[in-house]
Parts: sequence; structure tokens; C-alpha cells
Amino acid sequence: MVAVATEDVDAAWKSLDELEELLDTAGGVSAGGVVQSLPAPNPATYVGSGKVEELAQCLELYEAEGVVCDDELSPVQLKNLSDALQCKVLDRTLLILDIFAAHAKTREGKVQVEMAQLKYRASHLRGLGKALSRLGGGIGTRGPGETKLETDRRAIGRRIASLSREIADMKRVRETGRKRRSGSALLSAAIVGYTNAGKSTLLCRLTDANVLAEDKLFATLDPTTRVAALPRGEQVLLTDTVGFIHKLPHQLVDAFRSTLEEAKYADFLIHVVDCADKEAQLHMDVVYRTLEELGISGKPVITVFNKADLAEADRGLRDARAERTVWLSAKHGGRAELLAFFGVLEEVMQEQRVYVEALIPYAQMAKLARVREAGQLLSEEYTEEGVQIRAYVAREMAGMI
Ligand SMILES: Nc1nc2c(ncn2[C@@H]2O[C@H](COP(=O)(O)OP(=O)(O)OP(=O)(O)O)[C@@H](O)[C@H]2O)c(=O)[nH]1
Ligand SMILES: [Mg+2]
Repeated sequence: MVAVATEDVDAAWKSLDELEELLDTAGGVSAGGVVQSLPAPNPATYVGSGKVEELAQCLELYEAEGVVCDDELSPVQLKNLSDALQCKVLDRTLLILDIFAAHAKTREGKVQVEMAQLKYRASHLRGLGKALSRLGGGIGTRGPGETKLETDRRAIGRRIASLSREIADMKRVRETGRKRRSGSALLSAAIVGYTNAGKSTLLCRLTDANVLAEDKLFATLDPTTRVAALPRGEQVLLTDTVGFIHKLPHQLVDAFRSTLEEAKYADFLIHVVDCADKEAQLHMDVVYRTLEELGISGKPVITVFNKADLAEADRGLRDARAERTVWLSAKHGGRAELLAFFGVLEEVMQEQRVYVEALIPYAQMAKLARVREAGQLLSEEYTEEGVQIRAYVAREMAGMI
């Protein structure tokens, strides 16, 4: 693994640690890392020419099969490096794309990954025939689409056009589902956070969702929505989302925009942070930056410092951007911890609601049932014309009763 440090050498080594986790998730094994301090990556070979020779020696010494660079390489860098080293050359983007390809389960996920892969290939085709064919099989070549690498620019263009149409169709279906859900007038929250923070584990804990939680980066690619029942009898919609990462490839952000944006339509966000990770502070910054990039800002945030059960948990962490912060362990926490979190959830939900007084005719009793579920019913009085209520309900619902 090799990284260029343009500023902080420490930060480059930390980024390499994360690259090692990515490599591990993709099924590779790291033989070691090299960092070179440069004002900017070398436009021809990423690292300097001396370092390229050193890399060649390392490859031999450790009997390594390839090199993974910590930044996205240009076509020229990819070609030159693979010519000079005569081995498989991957970059951070290819590695992340590969993991996404292996984890995509639904049609939507697969189509979005293929789209991102094709965009990467299309932009790296020039003078790249050799470097790509040298990829052979294994990491960097997995995908839900063709197994054979597409090298024809026109064929790629046609495939991208057809996938774009499919993505647009799926986006419409997703929007219909969202409208139907918003018609239910329940408040909704999106669970966001850095990859592996414990978002899926938290969703499982709060609802009876049976979503996959794994010690893997990017275990979740498809947003799952579930209803959580709160102690006071209210309900809230919770959506698990794709994790974010430092240097998330732009092809993926583009292709996954509609899934990543699931958070855009939520009433508030639950931001899960692995407080036992040394880089938690950096991860929080990456999450907020990515949210901003996706045009999601200004929503109330509850930050959950998760994995508080671990000895490494950093109790000094703060999140000034969050409305509330909570410490818990989604996996091992007790009932009391969970109830405290529900309490915070209820408070934040309360702030999203407006006070209403209304008379519900006896012919429309379904409305009363919905207020009970989606809002907080303060009082009900049975009169001759109907039921006189006082309640807190979501803004959209206030217009409907
Ligand atoms: N010790 C401990 N481990 C946890 C806790 N919460 C989650 N984990 C573990 O952390 C790993 C990642 O959890 P996930 O729920 O898959 O994380 P995620 O944020 O959904 O990750 P991606 O979908 O990959 O972005 C799993 O191995 C979980 O068992 C916790 O409170 N304590
Ligand atoms: Mg997950």
C-alpha cells in the first residue's frame, strides 16, 4: 500500500490503516505500507521515481502481487506504474468499487455499482488497455455486470445510458414509496454515519429489523426502513443508510445519489459514531461534509456515541453540531440505556410537532387512530358531534385533521 502525504504525514499513515481495512474487506492481505511526503502527487507515477524503484524492491521482498495507491490514480499514473512495476496496480477508488460490487444485493444496488464502475472505466480507458488487462481476475474486477472487462468506449456509453434510464425508473418507484410513507404522517429519521459505526446494529436494536450487521466496511448498501414503537405508544420511521468514508469516490456519490439522499426527506437525523475508534473526530467531520455535499443540512441531529461498552471508548468526544448527544452500546447496552435513548428521541420528535385542537366527526374515527399512532394525544372528549381532541401532531398531519 502506498500513499502520498501532501500535508500531514500522520494523517497519511492513518489513511493507510483504513486502506488496509478496505483491502481486508475486499479479500486482500496487506504486505506493508509506504508513505512519501510530496507537495503534490507525481503526475506521471503518483510517487517519485526513486520511490517507484523502492516499491519494486518491496514487491519482490514481500512477494506481493500488486500495489494499492491511497488516492484515485489518473489513467497515465495507472499505466506508468503498472508498466514500471509489472504488477497489478489498484487505487482506493477501485478497491471501494470492488467492495460495493461484492455487497450489492438488490437490483438497485447492483445497477448503481455497475454505473459507478463503468464511469471509472470510461474515464480511465485512454492508454489503459494493458493496465486493465493486467488486472486479470480478483480484486478490482468484480462486478454485477459483465465479468469481461469492457474496453470499448462506445459500448460503455450505451450501457451507461441504459443504466441511467433504469436508475431514473427506480428513483420514481422510491419516490412513490416515500410519498406513501409520508402520507402515514409518521415522523421519520435517517440513521447516518461513517462506515462500520454500528448503524445497522442500532436499527436492529430499536426495531425488529433483521438487517445485516457485520464487521465489514460497507455492509449496507440498500436503505432499509422500519417502524420503531416508542414507550409512550408513538411510532417513528427509521431508515438505515449507506455508510460514508474519507475520500468516498465521486463516481459512487453520483451513482448512489438517490439512495444516499434518503436522508434528505427525513425529519431528523440519527448520527451514529463509533466512539471507540481513534479517528472518531475525523469521521464525524467526514460525515458532516458528505451530508453537505448531498445538500442535506439544517436538520436536527441526535448524535449517538456508539460502542460505549468498549474499553477504547473516548468519553471526551463532543459533537457541537448535534442537538442532543447520547452514549450507548447498540450491541451490548442494557434496557435502561435504550430507554434513555428513546426518551431523547421522543423529545426531539416533540419539537417537530405542532399543537392542534380539533373536532373529529364520528364518521372519521380512523383519523383519531392515526393521531394516537403518529402524534401525542393530550385529551379526548366525546361530544354529540364527534370527538374533541387536543394533540401534538406532525406539521403535515395538522392540515389533515
Ligand atoms: N462492541 C460493540 N460492537 C458493536 C456495537 N455496535 C455495533 N458493533 C459492531 O460493529 C460492527 C459494525 O456494525 P454495523 O451495524 O454493521 O455497522 P454499520 O454502520 O451498519 O456499517 P456499514 O453498513 O458497513 O456502513 C459489527 O461487527 C457490530 O457487531 C457496540 O455497541 N459495541
Ligand atoms: Mg450497515
